[in-house]
Amino acid sequence: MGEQTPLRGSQRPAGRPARTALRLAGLAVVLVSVVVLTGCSEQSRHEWKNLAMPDPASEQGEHIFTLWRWAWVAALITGFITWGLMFWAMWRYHRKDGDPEFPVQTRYNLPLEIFYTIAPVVMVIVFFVHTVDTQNAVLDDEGEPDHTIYVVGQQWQWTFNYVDEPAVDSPNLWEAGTASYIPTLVLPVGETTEFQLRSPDVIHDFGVPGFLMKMDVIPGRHNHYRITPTEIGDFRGKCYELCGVYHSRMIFNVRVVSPEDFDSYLQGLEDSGHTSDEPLVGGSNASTQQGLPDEEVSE
Ligand SMILES: [Cu+2]
Repeated sequence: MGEQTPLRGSQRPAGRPARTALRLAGLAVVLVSVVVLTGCSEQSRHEWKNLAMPDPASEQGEHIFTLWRWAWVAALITGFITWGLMFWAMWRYHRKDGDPEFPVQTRYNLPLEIFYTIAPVVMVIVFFVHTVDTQNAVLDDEGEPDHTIYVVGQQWQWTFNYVDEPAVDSPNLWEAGTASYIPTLVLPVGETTEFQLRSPDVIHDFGVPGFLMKMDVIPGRHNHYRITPTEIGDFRGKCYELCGVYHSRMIFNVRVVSPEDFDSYLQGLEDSGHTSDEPLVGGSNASTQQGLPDEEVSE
């Protein structure tokens, strides 16, 4: 028998197995879509729509959410192109009766190799630029905030020190959680609150999922960020850093209220004796740096 000339792709008839495989794949896609789109609760449909991110309830969170959504769009476009090329190649060049055992092997294709080296680099650059933009927007601390709260994360709860409030005379109002009491952080809607983060013991991480924002609370370091809540409501906050055996107890409630209700909350703290002349409440050495010269504390 003479050597067989391999058929070129365009000359090949699409075989029956290929058509069957395509129909099966189509059926699977339809079935999965039906299950996903009809079998879910309102909540899970919302999670799909938000790509598993909660609705942002803060101005800073809007930036994070935009980055998150467009990162998914970019990843899905890349995914569909890649999956499309893979399935197209599988269907177009699968082995037919009479084909040689091995198809023509292509070893080098310089334009293709240059393309798939450059394309990921371009993608990483685009992601990087948008990430830095978002980070700058979220960590913007230009100007004075409307309020400042010193948040002390101690093993294993939080203390919120409301300081420099013009509405009250007291130097320091506080609300403290314990391992068996979940504290509530109260914030005014539409006003910017700066959280100054302090830890007297180990690294914690202060965040509220609804605000799409969190940051490490590191002993000996003055981390801070600002949040401007955009809607009145109740949220949950937590420690995001495994900080010890009762880490899971470091949860807290967040109540976003009108500025008037915020003022009366502070008045209530004062009336109930939650005042202190100490710089910070929360653990015996909550200000962390007691005994340390200032220059050993990094901003
Ligand atoms: Cu913690």
